[in-house]
Amino acid sequence: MMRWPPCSCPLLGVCALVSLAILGHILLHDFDVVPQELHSFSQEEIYPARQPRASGQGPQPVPGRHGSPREAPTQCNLPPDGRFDCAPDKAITQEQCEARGCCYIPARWPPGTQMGQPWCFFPPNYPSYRLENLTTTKTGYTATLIRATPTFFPKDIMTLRLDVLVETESRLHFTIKDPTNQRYEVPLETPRVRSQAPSTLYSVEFSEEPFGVIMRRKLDGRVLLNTTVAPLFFADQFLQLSTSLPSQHITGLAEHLGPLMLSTNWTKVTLWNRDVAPTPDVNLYGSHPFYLGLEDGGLAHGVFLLNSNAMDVVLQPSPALSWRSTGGILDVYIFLGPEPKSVVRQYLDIVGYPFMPPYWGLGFHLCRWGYSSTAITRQVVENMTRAHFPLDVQWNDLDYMDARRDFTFNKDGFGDFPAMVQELHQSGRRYIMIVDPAISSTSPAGTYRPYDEGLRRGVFITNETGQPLIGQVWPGLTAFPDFTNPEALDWWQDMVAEFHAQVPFDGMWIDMNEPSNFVGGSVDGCPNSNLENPPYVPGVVGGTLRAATICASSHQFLSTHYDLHNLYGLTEAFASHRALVKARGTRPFVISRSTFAGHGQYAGHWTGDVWSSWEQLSYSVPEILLFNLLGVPLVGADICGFLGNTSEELCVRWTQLGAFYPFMRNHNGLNSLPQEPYRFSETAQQAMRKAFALRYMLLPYLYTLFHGAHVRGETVARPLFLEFPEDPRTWTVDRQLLWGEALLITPVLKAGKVEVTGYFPRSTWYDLRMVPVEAFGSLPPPAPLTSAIHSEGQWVTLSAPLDTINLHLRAGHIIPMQGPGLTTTESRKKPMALAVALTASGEARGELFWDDGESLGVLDRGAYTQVIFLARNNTIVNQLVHVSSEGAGLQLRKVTVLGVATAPQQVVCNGISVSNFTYGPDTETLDIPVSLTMGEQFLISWS
Ligand code: MIG
Repeated sequence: MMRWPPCSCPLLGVCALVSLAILGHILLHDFDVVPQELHSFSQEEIYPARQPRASGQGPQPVPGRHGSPREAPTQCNLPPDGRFDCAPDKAITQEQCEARGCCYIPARWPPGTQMGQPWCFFPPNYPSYRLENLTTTKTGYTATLIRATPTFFPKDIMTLRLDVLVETESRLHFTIKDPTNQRYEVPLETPRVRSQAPSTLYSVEFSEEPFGVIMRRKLDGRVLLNTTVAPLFFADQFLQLSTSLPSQHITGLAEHLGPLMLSTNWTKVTLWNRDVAPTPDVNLYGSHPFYLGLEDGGLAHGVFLLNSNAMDVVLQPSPALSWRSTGGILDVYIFLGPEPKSVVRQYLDIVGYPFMPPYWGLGFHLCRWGYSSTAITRQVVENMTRAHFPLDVQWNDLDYMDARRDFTFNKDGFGDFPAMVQELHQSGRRYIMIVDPAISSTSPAGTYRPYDEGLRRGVFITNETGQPLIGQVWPGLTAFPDFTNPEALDWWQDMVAEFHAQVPFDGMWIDMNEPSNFVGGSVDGCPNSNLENPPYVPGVVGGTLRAATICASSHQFLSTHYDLHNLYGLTEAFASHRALVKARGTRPFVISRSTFAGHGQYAGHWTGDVWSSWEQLSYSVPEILLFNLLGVPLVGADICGFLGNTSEELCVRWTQLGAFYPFMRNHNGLNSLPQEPYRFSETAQQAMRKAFALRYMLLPYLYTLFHGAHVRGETVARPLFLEFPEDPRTWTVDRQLLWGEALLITPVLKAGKVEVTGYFPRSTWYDLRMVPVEAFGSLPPPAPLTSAIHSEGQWVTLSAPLDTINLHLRAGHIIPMQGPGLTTTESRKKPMALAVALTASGEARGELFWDDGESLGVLDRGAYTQVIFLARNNTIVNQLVHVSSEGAGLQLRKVTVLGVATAPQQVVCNGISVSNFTYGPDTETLDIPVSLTMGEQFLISWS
C-alpha cells in the first residue's frame, strides 16, 4: 500500500508541499512517522512564474529571513495584479514601507478607481508563520504555527494552533486560534463532527514555510484555495488570510448595491452593519462573510469565514481575495459543491436552513411612513379593496407609537388601534407594525415598562462605567437591549407578549437594528481605547466604527460590541422570532433590516432605504438573488422605492418585478408622494392588477419553493447560473431571475421601454400566457405567442408593453397554480390548475407542498400534503408523498399541457374519457378541464 498519494502538484512542478490527500486513517496514522520526508520550500519556488530569476546583472544573494538565499533586486519584481498590500492600515512613505521589509513601487491607478495595485507590498519571503508538529487526530489534523518575526501590527500572537477538521466529503473546516488565551468566537451553533469523512472531492496540503493551506478539486486538480499567496497575520486586532481564487467569478460577502458578481479588479467589500441608504461601494445593513466562486466548466466552491468582527475583504485581479478582520479567530469552512446549488446547501448546513414563512406572508404587503391614524390606515385598506387590488398584510410605521416609543400606541390617531387590527383579521388580512430596538430612556419612572423592566433586569448594553449606554434614536434618548443576554430575550418576549395582548399583531418589522444611532457612539461619546480606534479600521462609511452606531467598546453579555456589532440584527431577529412563537403560537413572521450569516433561519429582509429610481429598481434584482444565495430567501425591496418620488411608469414596472420578489411590499418614505397602487391612472392600475394576479396565482408554487428552502436548503428566487452553471453566459445575468427551476422572469428595468432583452439558456421556454387561466382571460394572447422559445442559449428580445412582465416556463417542469384572490385567505380556497411544460421527449416534473399555512410543527405532526407530478409518454400522474386533511381536498380543475406536438384524438382521466378538452395547434397547447382532488391519485393521458 502506498504511503503517499502520487505527488502530482501540477501548479508547482515539484511536490513542494506536504501532500496530505485525505485517504483515511492509515495514511493519517502514518503521517507522523515520516517527518523527515517533509520539505519546506520558500515562496519563490512555489511561484516561480511570478518570481523571475535572472534580471540583468546577476542576482545578489542576501541572507533571507529564514536562512535561505534571497535575491534583493528581484524580490519586488512581482506582477502588479499579484501584489498584496503591505500598508493596509494607512498610507505610508517609501521609507516607512521599506522599514516594514516591504517593496515600494508607486503606480498610477486608473482615474475614478478607489483602489488599485498597492504601492507598498510584501516581497515573497516576507515573514509569515511556520507550520510545526503536524499530527493527525480523529477528525483531521492539528499543528502549531509559529511566527519568528513580529509584524507591523501591535500584539502579534506568535504561536497559534491550527485544527483541521475533515468534516464531510464536501466540507473542510479549519480554525486558527490562540492556544493560550481564549479569544472571542462567533456564538453560532455549528454542526459538531465526530469523525472524519474521507473526501472524494478534494485533497488538502499544507505548506510548512510560509504556512499555508492548499486545497484542490480532485476531479481536475484545480487549486481552489491557496493561502500561501500572502503572509498570514494574526495580531490581536488584525487578522489577515489571503487566498488565490480559481476564477474572477465570485459572489456573496455582504449586502451591497451593485452587480451580483463582485469585481476582482481591486475592490474592497466592507462588513460592518450600517444604517445608510444603499449606495455603491459602501458597507450596508448586512454582513455575510461567505463567497461562492464559479470555476471554469461550471463547478463551484464556497468559503465561509465565521467571524463577526469589522472586516474588509479585498479582491484583486490575480485573482485573489484577502480577508482582513479586526478580531476574533480564523474559523474557515470550505465547501466543494461541486455544483453551485450544492455549495449553497453546504453553506446552509453550517448557518441554518431558512424558516418556513406563513402562507399569508407571501401575499402583498402595504406600508408607508406617514399613515398617521387608524382612520387613514383603514382608508388605505378600503381603497385597495375598492380598486380590486389584493392586500394580505397592512403595516404601520412609527406613526402608531406614542412618542415613538416601542410597545406603546398613541391615543389620538391610534386610540382604536386594537379594533383596527381585529377588523383586518375579520377581513382575512394580517397586520404588522414596526419595532425599533432602542428603548426610550427618559420617560418618568413607573410610566414606561419596557425601560423600567429592562433596567431592573439588566438587559441593556453598558458603557465603561457599567451604566446603560445612552444614544439617540426616534424617541429621543435611548438604551440598547443586548440580545446576546438570555435575560434580554425573556424581557423582549415579555414586552412582545404584553403588547400583543393589547394589539393582536401578526408579525414584526424590525428596523434600525445595525444598531442605528443618531449620535456617534453615545451621547457621552466613547472612551479612547484600542477598541474604539483599532490599528486597522476597515473601510467603513464615516471612517470610524462608532459612526451612526454605538461605541465599539460598550459591553454586551457575550463580549464587547466591537465583536458583536454585526450580530445585532441577527440576535434581535432571533429574539423576535422566539417572542412571536410565544405570543402567537403560530409561525413567526419577522422582517429585519440588519442581517448576518444565518439570518434566514429566523427572519426575512427588506433592502432598506432605496430611492425611487430606475437604477435602484435594476439593482434590486441582484440584491434579491444575493440574499437567496445567502439563505435569506424571504427578501424584497420597497416596491416603487422609498426615498424620493416615484413616477407612474416606474411604479408599474416596480410592481411587476415586485410581484416576483419573494417578499412583496410597497413601502414609502414620509415625505414622498403617495404610491399605493390605486393612486395611478386606470391604465397603470390595470397593468399592476395583472402583476398582482400573476403572483397570487403562482403562490402555491412559491410556497412549495419555500418548503424546499426550509427542508433542503434550496433557493427560492435564483440566479440563472444556479440552474445553468455550465453555460458561462449565465454567470453574470443579474437582470433576470428564476423562481425555482421552472419560472424565468424577465422584467423591464428601464424607462420608456416596451421591449426587453433577456438571456434564455438552452432549453424550450413557454410563455406563461400560453396557459389560459382565468386571470389571463381578459387578455388577448399577444401575436408572437404561437410558439415557444427554443433556445440554444441566446439573448432574446421580447415584447413588453407596459402591462406585461415576461414569464417563461422551462420545459420539463410542472407548476401548481391557484385562482387569484384579494387575500390569501380567499385564494387558498380557490381551485387549482397545473401548467405542464413538456420537453421535446415529452417529460416534466413538479411538486406541491401544502399545509394550513401557519401552524408550527406541521412537518413533525405530518399535517401537510405533498404531491409530485410527473408527465411522460402522454400521461400525467401524481405521486402522493404525504397526504393529510390539510391539502388533500384541494380541487384540481384544469391541466394545461404545453408542447403537445400532435393533436390528441382523445383524453382520458382516471379511465373516463374527457370530452371537453381543447387543443391549440398554433400554440401546441392541450387544455384539459378536470375535476380532481390533490390528495387522490390521478392519471391523465392523451393519444
Ligand atoms: O430613520 O421608521 O428603513 O423603512 O420607514 C428612518 C421610519 C427609520 C428606516 C427604514 C424605513 C422606515 C423608516 N426608518
